[in-house]
Amino acid sequence: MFVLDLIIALTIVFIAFVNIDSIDFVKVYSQEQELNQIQINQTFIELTGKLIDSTYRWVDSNNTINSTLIVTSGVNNQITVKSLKDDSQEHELIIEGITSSGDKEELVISDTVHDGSSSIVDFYPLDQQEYKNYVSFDYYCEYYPETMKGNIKITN
Ligand SMILES: [Cu+2]
Repeated sequence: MFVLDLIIALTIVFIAFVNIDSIDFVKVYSQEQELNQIQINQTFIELTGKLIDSTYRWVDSNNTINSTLIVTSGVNNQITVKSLKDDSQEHELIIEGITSSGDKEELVISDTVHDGSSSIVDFYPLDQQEYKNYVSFDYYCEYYPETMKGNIKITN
């Protein structure tokens, strides 16, 4: 009988340890899932104000000048607006929607950046329906609107 008791006790201890390990594993796994979920539901865009051939332009992380921003509908699109160190000029990103009658409405406005500072803004088009009043979107710099500007394409 003693041997049987010992076997049962060892089995209980073994199961208890295995269960604790499983619980920890599940916790770690679900945290990773949450992180993946956050990354899936967010896109990241970076725009830096740069002086190119004596003209200020927006330059993205691929070094494309005034690129067309591809913005995903239904997720948060995080846009980091950056300035270069020693650039004393100010930059500020504005995203606007343009209606069929040509009216423009400012939808997103960043903080003013200069001398290496940056500002993060979120652009979160819930769906195309929310933007049905606009026929197109674009972005520009408050201080250099003629040379720092580009279009925005919203995709599903
Ligand atoms: Cu600017």
